[in-house]
Amino acid sequence: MTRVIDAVDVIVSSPGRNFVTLKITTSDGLVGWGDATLNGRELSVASYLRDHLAPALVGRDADRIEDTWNYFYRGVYWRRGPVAMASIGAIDMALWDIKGKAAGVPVYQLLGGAVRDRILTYTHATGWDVPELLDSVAERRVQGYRAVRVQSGVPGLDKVYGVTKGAAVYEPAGRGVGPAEEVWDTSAYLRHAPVVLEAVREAVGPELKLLHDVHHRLNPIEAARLGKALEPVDLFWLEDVTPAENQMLLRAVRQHTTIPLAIGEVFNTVWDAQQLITERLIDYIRVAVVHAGGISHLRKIFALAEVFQVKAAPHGPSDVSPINMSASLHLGLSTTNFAIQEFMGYPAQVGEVFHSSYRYDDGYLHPGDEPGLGIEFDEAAAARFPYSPAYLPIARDLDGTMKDW
Ligand code: GCO
Ligand code: MG
Repeated sequence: MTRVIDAVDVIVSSPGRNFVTLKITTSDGLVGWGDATLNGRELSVASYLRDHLAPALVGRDADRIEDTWNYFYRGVYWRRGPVAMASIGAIDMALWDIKGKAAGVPVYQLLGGAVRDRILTYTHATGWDVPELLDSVAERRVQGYRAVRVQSGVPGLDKVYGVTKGAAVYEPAGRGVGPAEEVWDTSAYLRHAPVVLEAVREAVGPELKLLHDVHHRLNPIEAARLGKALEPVDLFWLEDVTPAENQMLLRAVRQHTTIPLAIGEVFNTVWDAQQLITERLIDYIRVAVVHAGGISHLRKIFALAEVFQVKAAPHGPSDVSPINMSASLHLGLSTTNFAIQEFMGYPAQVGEVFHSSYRYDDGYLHPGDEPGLGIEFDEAAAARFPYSPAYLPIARDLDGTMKDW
């Protein structure tokens, strides 16, 4: 019997932050869920799905996941880019969810079964200054984390990526219409970051894995300098040292430092990542399930990476929903070269809308053993949290010139 796609619904909700959720219903009554969230551009993905892909999806065979992927990728002249790929990513996730539910097995079983018992995870520690940051790291250790990303303020700057002043939880997107502005000072950052990271390593000892995100702010020679300066800190990785466009320039960074590099959270396809992987200009590929075309396409990216001894370490901020997180964990359990999963955590209201079966224990995550992805989305609860616009900030240099945020 062919399992036909009967209905496609797109739900934009805001339980603490905005999410776009795709619901696919089949002729035999199965429901699959996909995450289509693109931070600050939510409605464009919702429209792409609702207005352009959904009409062509209704009536298709729900079991033909790979064919459907190609139908919306190769079958579309204007392809690639975050909006199109997040839409395909959501469809792909929802179809894997349906296939798992139809078979009565968790998706990781369909991907080849578990290659590990649990997935190492890292979370974020933030502090405006070193004492605050050390408190935050200590709190994460009490929660059991074995790997922590550390970000701090920079003297002379008011706002810095990854940190808030005071006790507020960091959330990059700010409510309101249009982006907030930040001022950035590369010299101050380059002077300050090594001092902070050395102080953290000194305080925590050798074992805790420490990570740091530069968030696309440096040019290659600045990145090389920072990498060299941080070698004694023994970072697990240094992330997004340069903007991702000029990939061959990463060769210069590699010539100067052996610091492990992680890149790729803004990539949408294997073709965005192929030079970095095949020239081995990175150690970790950071693509998110939703933003790079779903489980089917991430498997291909990770397979290419495996050949070149590059490890998978998907993006897991608060702006990918628990559906994406779950899909990432099913991949994590079944992918040999999967290294670590970022887990930033969610606002409390997220739990009212997304019921997830993945679990955290002692620094590790597991997707759980529910059929499919193991996430149920409560539409009635979601209706209580209507969308309201939110945008990522922008950054300017001290003289007012636009900078990569
Ligand atoms: C990370 C990321 C995020 C991004 C955010 C943008 O490594 O977790 O850099 O914090 O800034 O996902 O929407
Ligand atoms: Mg990042």
